Amino acid sequence: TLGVALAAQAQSPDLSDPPAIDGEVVGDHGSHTLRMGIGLAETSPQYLSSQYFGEILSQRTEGRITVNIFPNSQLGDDVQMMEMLQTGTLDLSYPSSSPAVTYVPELAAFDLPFLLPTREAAVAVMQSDVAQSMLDAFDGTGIKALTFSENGYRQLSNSARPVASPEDVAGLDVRGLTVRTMENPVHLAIWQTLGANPTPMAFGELFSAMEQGVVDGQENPWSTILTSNFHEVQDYGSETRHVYTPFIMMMSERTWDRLAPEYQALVQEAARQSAEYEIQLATEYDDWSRDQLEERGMQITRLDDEQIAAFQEAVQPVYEEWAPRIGEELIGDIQAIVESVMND
Ligand code: TF8
Repeated sequence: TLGVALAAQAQSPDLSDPPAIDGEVVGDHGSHTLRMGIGLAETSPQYLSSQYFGEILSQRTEGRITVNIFPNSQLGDDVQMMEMLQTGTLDLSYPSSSPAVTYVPELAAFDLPFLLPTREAAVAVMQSDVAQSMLDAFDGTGIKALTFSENGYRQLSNSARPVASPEDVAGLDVRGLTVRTMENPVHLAIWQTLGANPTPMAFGELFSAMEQGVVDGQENPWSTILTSNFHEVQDYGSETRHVYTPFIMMMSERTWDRLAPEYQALVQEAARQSAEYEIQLATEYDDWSRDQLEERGMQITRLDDEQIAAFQEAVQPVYEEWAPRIGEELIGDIQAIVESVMND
């Protein structure tokens, strides 16, 4: 709608247009109207790339496959929407990898703090065979995992005080921050180790929890903080970049099994193309969103290498506890990919 387009325009950088849709039209194998539930707003890279995903399917099937997107967690939160994929009451969703560890525990590697030092390394890992094996591990869960893309580097925001160190999180002469986390044991461990009071909570409940002071803070990429208007209830931001979270585009296995092989191949190709576009948008949005938040009054604390190192050191116990539980070999494989990228 025009309103959404104008809102998107007002809230988004001069975004790159999606790549032209080429490729031949896929033969007629029936018609499908697919429902896709996502967590974020119409101005987010998640929504804009989902729209592109739907446009590819529609164009390459002359409208025989269409995708209706339901944003803003209106159909439920990540956990609920994954359950809806399993029962077949929803065709597509786009959750973070973190709540999906209940289906594929190895995904918790992505929750290890400071594992992926640069976006280039993160993208290389998401496009690796190691990552593909995690997507394949969904087989049999009722969920067909199609591709990774970028939720992004997570930053701490809060309503109580500027945070530049772990001591600021724990509070020496004041109480530790109550920080909402995703429903994921490694994220709980990170904020417990930093001396916060971590509170796992669905994303859809977060804005009102912050508005009512039930939680002091939360952590998400700048673009989510901006497009979800968290700056209206959070005065302070800290550029911690403590975790890089992927999104996973998922289809209900029941939906997947109803599609002809030619349509399945197209869905997989469209997912990959839209994920590339999503990563490009997320990249363009990242620093721009931080600057927008600053313009709208959020006090942003940028951390220098020494201050980041203090956070890395403070959360080292999380590695010690979780690396063996996730799998030392898997983490070693990921670190080898990171090193190969960093040494290029
Ligand atoms: C979180 C996540 C969410 C995304 C979104 C709902 O903090 O980062 O923002 O998974 O799809 O819950």
